[in-house]
Amino acid sequence: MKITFCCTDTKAEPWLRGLAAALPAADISVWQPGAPQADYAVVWAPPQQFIDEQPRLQALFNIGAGVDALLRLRLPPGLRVVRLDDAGMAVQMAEYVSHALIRHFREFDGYEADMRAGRWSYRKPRLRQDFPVGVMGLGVLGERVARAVAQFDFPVRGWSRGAKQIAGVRCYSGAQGFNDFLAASRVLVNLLPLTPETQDIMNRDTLARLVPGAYVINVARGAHLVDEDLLALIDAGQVAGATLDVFRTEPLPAGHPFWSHPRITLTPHTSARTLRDESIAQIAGKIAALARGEPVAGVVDAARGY
Ligand code: OXD
Repeated sequence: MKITFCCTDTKAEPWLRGLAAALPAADISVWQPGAPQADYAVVWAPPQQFIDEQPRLQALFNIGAGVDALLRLRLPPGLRVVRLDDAGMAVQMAEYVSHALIRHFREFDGYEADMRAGRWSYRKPRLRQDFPVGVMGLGVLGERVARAVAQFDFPVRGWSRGAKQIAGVRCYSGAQGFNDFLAASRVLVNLLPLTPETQDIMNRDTLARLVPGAYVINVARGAHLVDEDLLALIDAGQVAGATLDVFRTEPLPAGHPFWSHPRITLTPHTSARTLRDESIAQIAGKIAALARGEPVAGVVDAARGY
């Protein structure tokens, strides 16, 4: 069995070593133009040329959570795209969102600034029931985030395309449920896949439907958010602020208003990093299962977009 590795911006050597240890019978190499045909590929942001030159591939394993960039390529019909199910990312997402939520709710940024300025002062405690958290997207990551937030006794709402049930989370679904979900949420956490339906989903109209004094946490894709609309709503006082990990253009371009906005906290697309060893174990397990003719979890439905 031949496996090819085509991941821009990723050091190949440790991946090749790990995959070779997990699949000793496989022949594994880094793709270069003109390379021999492979059966399986491990990829992140491969060029179209890679897809065009590898028509015999049976499955593409994406080493990130989101497959939107892969689905924008012209893929042969029947080529399976397989995403990482979790591989250590869900707990990182839960940490990141809990941290951003609690930092905002407990006003820790204000306390930090006060203490730095030599001011010993207290703020009035806020009530958890005034900060219902709405998680958009209830896949592996979204569900873990919703459960983590519920542990801190925040009221939690969830919204997904199809109906879901999660203990401790009031779930809404579909287009009809969306407005009710927004109206019942004050902190909006985005974990949706990026598809033509979800692009620009956080805009002036939808963000204005949140409980006033809303807070936005975007850990999915920059293209879910209309940047100017968020800025306008913050300036109008309708939205209190945001924590953003993902951006329309990454790295965030110099001079973008997010960089210096006092109510926006930024991180460089780091909310849930791909953990190499966990990912290798998962991918190797799935390659072995496919080679035995068994089904695997995480196969993307290209029509649905995730
Ligand atoms: C992603 C990732 O898909 O970082 O965004 O894994």
